[in-house]
Amino acid sequence: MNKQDTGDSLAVIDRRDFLMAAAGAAAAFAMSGFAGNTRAAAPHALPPLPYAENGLEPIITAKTMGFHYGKHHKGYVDNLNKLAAETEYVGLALEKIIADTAGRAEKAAIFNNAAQIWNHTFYWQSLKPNGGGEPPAALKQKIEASFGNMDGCKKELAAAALSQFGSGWAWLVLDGDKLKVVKTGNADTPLTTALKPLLTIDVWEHAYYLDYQNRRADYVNGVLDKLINWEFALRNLG
Ligand code: MN3
Repeated sequence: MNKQDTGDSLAVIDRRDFLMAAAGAAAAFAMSGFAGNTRAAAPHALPPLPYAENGLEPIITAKTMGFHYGKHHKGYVDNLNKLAAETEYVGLALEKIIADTAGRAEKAAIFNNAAQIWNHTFYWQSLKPNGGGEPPAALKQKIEASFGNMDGCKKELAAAALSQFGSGWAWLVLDGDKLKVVKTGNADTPLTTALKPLLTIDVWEHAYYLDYQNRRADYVNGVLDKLINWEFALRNLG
């Protein structure tokens, strides 16, 4: 449904979980008999979802998850593996590929797919079944210091998600010792900046259109009230 499936924006993943998932997938790949492939590096793998495809219902349906994770996220992985083959990017960690290709027009296709893999893995972890509600005390304190109160934080996240023109992402980030909200277009990600991503909301149409059509606000508010994973944001605070 997006014209430009290869060009999403970037988000933040739990690096440790992500690397563990990637290592597990690589091991499974090796055991399945592909170990003899003469191309040295294991390809990038689609990290497992942290919950079942219907785990976020009714806010995000299994049908949306099937396309978003099973087609779009997987598509970025398949595209990157094709694009990186026979280049200097074979075998490099996703974060290194993103850092090296960011802002370089001639590397846009590799950047877009690599960043979208990372953004989506981060997004799945930014949500959870029975999420929303009160953040853990340590995060709540930080939110209150930065936004006045919880409502102020949620309003800023919603405003960023709703005002992003076209495809992109809304982010809660750490900027020095303050939290703030930023938005990025297409595949762009705070990962390539000094900002530390804490959580993200995907506002590409493929994230909500099957469930909400043009009602992006209903999707965003549902995510903030019922799915957002504040514990994940706290872990990223470090
Ligand atoms: Mn998406």
